[in-house]
Amino acid sequence: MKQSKIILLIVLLSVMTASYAMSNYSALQEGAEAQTERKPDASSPAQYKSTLQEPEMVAIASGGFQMGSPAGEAGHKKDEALHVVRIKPFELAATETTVGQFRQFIQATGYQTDAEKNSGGHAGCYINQGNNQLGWQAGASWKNPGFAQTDEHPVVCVSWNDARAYAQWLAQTSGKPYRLPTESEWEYAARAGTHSRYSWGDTASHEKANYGKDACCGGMIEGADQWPYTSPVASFAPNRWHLYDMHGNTWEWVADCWNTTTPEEPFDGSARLTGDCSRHVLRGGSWSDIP
Ligand SMILES: [Ca+2]
Ligand SMILES: [Ca+2]
Repeated sequence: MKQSKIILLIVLLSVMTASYAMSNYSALQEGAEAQTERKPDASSPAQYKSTLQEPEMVAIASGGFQMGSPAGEAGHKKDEALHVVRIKPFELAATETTVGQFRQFIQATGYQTDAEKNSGGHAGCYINQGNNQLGWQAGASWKNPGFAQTDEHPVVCVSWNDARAYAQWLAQTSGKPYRLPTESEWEYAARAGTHSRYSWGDTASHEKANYGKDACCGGMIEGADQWPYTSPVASFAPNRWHLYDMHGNTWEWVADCWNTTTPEEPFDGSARLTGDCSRHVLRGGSWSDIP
């Protein structure tokens, strides 16, 4: 489990570094993706419904899976003890939330992000300052993260508050129950029925995802990964359940509060709403670290 993200982002040379860095900031400024769930039968009128860019959703079947990681796996932490979780069916966005989707929310509501409000005692966004060094950048926001993005890139400099606000707006506008996924739902979807460290196997690969430097060697750009920062969503093949960029590109926010211990039963796929709820959990790694 990684901390504050999700979506929106940070960069670090390693997953562990990233997770601790993020955990220190309640107003997280990472590239976040608001992955959401909805039920197919909900509908209601909404002002922006006719032009709303709803995410492409993927139906995820119910099932059980072993959450966490083996004690001997690289990067294993004490809150990742293996435990079986039962997941109810839900739908998840196929991609990270894009700049274009997020802009529609801002234009409809006039919402100001935490980065734009300099919330949490920090100015701007916690993001790459160049040379893969992370820090708070005054003036940086989803509109100006410090590197070029198109509407097809995942939105960054989005705090958990911002991600939740987007999901709530999407739900209200569409009449469908969009929300942030729970951490167990996210991990279930990221694993897509596999038991390996990554959904494609146990070895990180720039042929499979946009991430930073490998621990051993190489650079931010290798092979099919031609991006030093974010890549357009779905630039790499999806996992077996047709979900894109679950590893790398941007961290992704989930609904759960931050905890340093493995959860107690029931393992029913719900979010952990106890612990340190001034911080939330980010998953999946980003362009700047190993997924
Ligand atoms: Ca890269
Ligand atoms: Ca991602």
